[in-house]
Amino acid sequence: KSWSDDAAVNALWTKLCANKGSDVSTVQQSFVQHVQSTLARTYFNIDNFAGYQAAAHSLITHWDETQQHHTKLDVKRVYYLSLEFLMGRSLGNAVLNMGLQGTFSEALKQLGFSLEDVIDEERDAALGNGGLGRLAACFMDSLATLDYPAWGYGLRYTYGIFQQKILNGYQVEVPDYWLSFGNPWEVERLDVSYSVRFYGQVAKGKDASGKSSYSWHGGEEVEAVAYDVPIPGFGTKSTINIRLWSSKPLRSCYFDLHSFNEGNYQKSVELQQRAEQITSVLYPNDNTMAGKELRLKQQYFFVSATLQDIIRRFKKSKRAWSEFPNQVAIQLNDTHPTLGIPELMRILVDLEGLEWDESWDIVTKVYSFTNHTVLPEAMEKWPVSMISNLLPRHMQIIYDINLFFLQKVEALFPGDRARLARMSIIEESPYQQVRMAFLAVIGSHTVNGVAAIHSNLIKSTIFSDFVEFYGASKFQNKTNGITPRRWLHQANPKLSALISEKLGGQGWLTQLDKLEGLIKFADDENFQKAWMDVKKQNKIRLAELIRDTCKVIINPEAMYDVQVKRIHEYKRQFMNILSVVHRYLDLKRMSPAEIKETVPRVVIFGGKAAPGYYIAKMVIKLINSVAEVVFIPDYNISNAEVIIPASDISEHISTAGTEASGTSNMKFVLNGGLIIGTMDGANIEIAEEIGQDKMFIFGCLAEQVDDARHNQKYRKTSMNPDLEGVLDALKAGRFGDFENFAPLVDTLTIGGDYYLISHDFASCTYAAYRDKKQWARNSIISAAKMGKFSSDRSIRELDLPSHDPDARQSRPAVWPLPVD
Ligand code: F55
Repeated sequence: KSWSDDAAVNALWTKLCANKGSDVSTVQQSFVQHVQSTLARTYFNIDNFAGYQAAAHSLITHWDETQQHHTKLDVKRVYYLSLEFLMGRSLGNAVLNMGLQGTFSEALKQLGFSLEDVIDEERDAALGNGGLGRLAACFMDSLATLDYPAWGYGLRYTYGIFQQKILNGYQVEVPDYWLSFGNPWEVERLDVSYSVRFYGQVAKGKDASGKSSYSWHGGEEVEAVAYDVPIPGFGTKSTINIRLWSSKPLRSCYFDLHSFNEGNYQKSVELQQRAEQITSVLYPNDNTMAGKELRLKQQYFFVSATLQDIIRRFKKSKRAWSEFPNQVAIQLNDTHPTLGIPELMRILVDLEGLEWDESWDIVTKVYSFTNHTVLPEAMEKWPVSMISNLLPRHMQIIYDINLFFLQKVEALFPGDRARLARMSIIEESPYQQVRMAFLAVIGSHTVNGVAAIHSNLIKSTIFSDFVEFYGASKFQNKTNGITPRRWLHQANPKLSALISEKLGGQGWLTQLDKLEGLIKFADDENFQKAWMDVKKQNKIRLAELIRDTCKVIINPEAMYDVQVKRIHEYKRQFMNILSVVHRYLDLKRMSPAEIKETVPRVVIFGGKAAPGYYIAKMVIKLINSVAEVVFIPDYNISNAEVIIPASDISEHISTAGTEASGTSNMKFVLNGGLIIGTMDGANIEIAEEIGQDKMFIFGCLAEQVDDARHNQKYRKTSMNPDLEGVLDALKAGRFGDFENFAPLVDTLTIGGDYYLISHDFASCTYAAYRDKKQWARNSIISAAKMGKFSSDRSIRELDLPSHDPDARQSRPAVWPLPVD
């Protein structure tokens, strides 16, 4: 029965739904109700974890108003497609974004809980590897905060990024079964599910008009079931949604009855396991491609379910297909969802009966593509044989897209066969492979890089032929950003409070440029003291975490020098640890008087290596073999929120031209840390904003890398003597058996030192910390000039369809659920 049919029913619903107070007692009522009915517990039997669950449930009681609002407005939606969302914890963030911090902490306190303890019970949602996945999470926060009619789409992996343990100095991976105690932030939508096909055959036929038609059938089918995760904006009523797909067997074949009846129980559940395997685990590689068929299955499963959902929503408005690009914009987060391009072609041509050209016009108006890397080993290429087997119709469509594209190239550059080979979606040797980045470029209206240097590099290297063909305007820069709500307000509450006090309000949290208002206090000694005092307290908070996790006591008076990020050769943690050894050897040679003059320094590392990345794992072992440094195991979003606000200085030292942007660099500076960095990624733009004099910049420039590599490779330059001294110490066994590190050291010698560690070693080691006043001043001015690096700015620049600003009504106390 439709609720609006009956006035009495209508009135009762209105009355009951209106009960959305945000006062302490309403929160408590909702909390207790969830303890009793959702958790079925009594107050004699409720621990902090149950307190966390009840608090989360009280926050997501009803939240459909944002979606109803967008439906009513009939707006164009933006869809952010990402195989990764590295969200971290939600409770603290939700309470802050909804402006309920005071209410919740008081409500819980009166009930005998502390909000901090309850927040601490939550496990990270770690459905991502690193920067790319975290960027997706920051973008969702900004999209919600800026009232975009946006949806995130992703996969609900049963196992997120592995947990890292350190045993005897080595990384050991432990599965991250994050759903083991349930997830109060997701709403299972059994009513939203689609079937997805793999393998099978393509039949060619003729339609009524005699035109060739193709149909894909057979093979195996699985079901995609939706799970919705609410994303509340900061200081707005808007709550958007990330829809994560989980794979299940088709309802009709949950269970192979025939095998069961024959007594083969094992076989009867095989189908189910095969289906569930698809979304079982996140591939743990960052910046390298795995190449496994299951990963390709994940990608197609993802885009198939997502497009079916987008199209179902579009069809509700009964518009013509030509209107699709006016209603739908799809942003591809890297090449991982690129199969969405041939899949939309298949739907339009094979299922909807549109002409090829009309379909292609729609597709290229809908998609845009973000590139995150130029590293060759990270470029996705799939064997033609694998795609032909798994997705036979898509392979035909990709060939057709390629043919029509290359015909246009041929028309513009007649007879230039080398160019055709270079630009083809199909790489011919050593065996046929599909170059996903080319497919993404050809099927999108816009391509963007993630920092100025990177966006220029993709134009002059991997996509240079495409710039010549399409013109430069298709290739744009959208420098990455970070959300200041999580990375300052939530992670560093003391600094946030100090800033708000000085600026007279929290306006800076949505207009980060306002931080510039701090500059006039940069020389004020009292403010400097308050600023450095917050840093000190954050250093003590980190010292406690390190005491608890590493059983190491560190001195908060020392300079904290931090490098936390995925372990990768191009990020050069190896160079950093070699420079630590160098300083250690120096100390050993110094007189007591000289030692007194040096600044005590605690060097802190954190980061995961891809499980199959042999050299990266060896770097971890080396770090752990050098005493006097700390390796924090299992670097993740939640400990990043403690580590970043506590750093005095942090390392962003990739070989120039390799780190597309980096985003932790932004987080550190925003929290008053200074940075040591190469002229790479967003470091360059940070230097532009805050001034080169406030950063410790060193190393080879991107345009010098080719020459430096050449000279290195042909031994025209000899190894840096300090570095040689360090390697001698390693070889002498001063940090354990040299055999443990021999292949790693070989990368510098017989390996040709591809990442130019020797070249950059001389200048990478020292940073002054003596003049405390100067340091405080630089720290304040740097943070104050970080306005550009808010993800709100990135989102605005992305030029996505936005909607009316009237939506910024004050938020109801509870989130509305998206019925859609
Ligand atoms: C994950 C899977 C594959 Cl197959 C390839 C790459 C990745 C991945 O995690 N990439 C990644 O994190 N890239 C980073 O993206 C950040 C956001 O744009 C950049 O800041 C960073 O420079 C880049 O390395």
